Amino acid sequence: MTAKKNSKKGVRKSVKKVAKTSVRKTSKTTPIKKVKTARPKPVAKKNVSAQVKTSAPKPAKAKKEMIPVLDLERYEVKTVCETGVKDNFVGSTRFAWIGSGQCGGRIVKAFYDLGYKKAVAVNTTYHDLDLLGLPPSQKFLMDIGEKGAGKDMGRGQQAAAQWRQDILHLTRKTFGTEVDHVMVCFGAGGGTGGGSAAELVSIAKDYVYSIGKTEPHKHVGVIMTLPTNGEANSPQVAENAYQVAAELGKMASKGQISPLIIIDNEKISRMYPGKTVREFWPSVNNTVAGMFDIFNRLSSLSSPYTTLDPVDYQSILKAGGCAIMGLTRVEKYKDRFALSSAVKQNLEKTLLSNGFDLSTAKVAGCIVVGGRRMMANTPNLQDNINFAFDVLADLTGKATIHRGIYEDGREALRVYTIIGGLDFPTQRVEELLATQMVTA
Ligand SMILES: Nc1nc2c(ncn2[C@@H]2O[C@H](COP(=O)(O)OP(=O)(O)OP(=O)(O)O)[C@@H](O)[C@H]2O)c(=O)[nH]1
Ligand SMILES: [Mg+2]
Repeated sequence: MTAKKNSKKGVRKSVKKVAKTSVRKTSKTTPIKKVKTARPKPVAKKNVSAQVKTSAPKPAKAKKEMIPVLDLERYEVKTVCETGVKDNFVGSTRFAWIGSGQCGGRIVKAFYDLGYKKAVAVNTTYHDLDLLGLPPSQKFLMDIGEKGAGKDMGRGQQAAAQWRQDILHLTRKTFGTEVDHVMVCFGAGGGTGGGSAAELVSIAKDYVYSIGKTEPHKHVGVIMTLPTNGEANSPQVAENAYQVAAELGKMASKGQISPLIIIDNEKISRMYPGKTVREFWPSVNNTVAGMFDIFNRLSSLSSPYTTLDPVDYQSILKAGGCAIMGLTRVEKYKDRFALSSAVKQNLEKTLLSNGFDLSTAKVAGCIVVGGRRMMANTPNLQDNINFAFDVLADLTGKATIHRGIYEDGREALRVYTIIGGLDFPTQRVEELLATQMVTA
């Protein structure tokens, strides 16, 4: 019999028979057995009722050295460490993903394809799940007896509430314990994603708490898309989107989630004209995932110049409120004003929503990546880059700016910006309702 079994047996016995035998049994295996007084004296019969006869003798007056040694003492509490599904990306932060509805599923799939393998997709219809290229064990049907939520957010909410424990179990199994941040992804406007979003955030918080994060609200964020104006012509889509965006906006402002990243499909559809139907969503989702990944990746690398380190990056992720990201390639990097105006445009060219007030930012990261030869040979480039950082500091109302300067093999200068702790863009979300009224 193994030591473990022995110990278990010992524990069982001592639990069952603690009253009668714990002192006697343990005394067999420990030095204390030699202390004669270890065996409790029988209680005088005249004071004992029938019921008391079978209960424990009072150990209260036992001397210190007589405290029995239980097998349990030999156990050591080991930190539970489960790997879950193995990731395959380079980055400073270990993300896990929960996607709900068709949009959420496709976004997490884009991250999965970049190597973020800790991704699960949930839906109320197996049709969407079947089309999603994730392993079957990472897809979950929230079966509510209907094929989908049909844009009814009540059904999406009900589905997640009904399957809460199973989803929590799936996250634990898939993600393991080695995770820093969970992102819940969905499209505002539909029934499944929008309806289940708040419940899934709560499940994600339970999950991160279960792996030892004492401040779950700092480890659970959301990626939410807003519908195009065309989609928002439908009153139900507009109303759904408004409702769920307002709800998550409140959660972000109160610091109950961090960060809230808003992808504005209307803005993107204008930036990507001429795409075929088949190309459209994958190219949007891959761009979003790629940009998100860049910051995680760069913050894990060291630089001979200035490093934006994992702590800097995570301070942006944990700043509460909304976050936006942008990327610009700068052609005229020798001109300091061209570089700084690129930083400004960068924020406009962001795939994300308009309507953010940059002066409400709490913390930002700006990373400049240039080619090796350019970094070695361009006079004043350091000054130009510093000037661009200063411009960003001004634009963001003196938010803390974490800076990074990196080099690679591409002879092009690129500026990546991430801004966190922003106020919710209330006006943009109210426009959704206005769109519907104007076109009705
Ligand atoms: N960025 C992006 N947005 C998407 C994608 N698919 C859908 N959306 C957006 O998400 C919104 C919600 O659509 P779905 O995700 O299909 O809705 P659902 O959550 O499945 O809800 P029901 O179908 O009503 O159960 C749409 O109005 C689109 O604006 C996608 O792949 N990428
Ligand atoms: Mg759907």
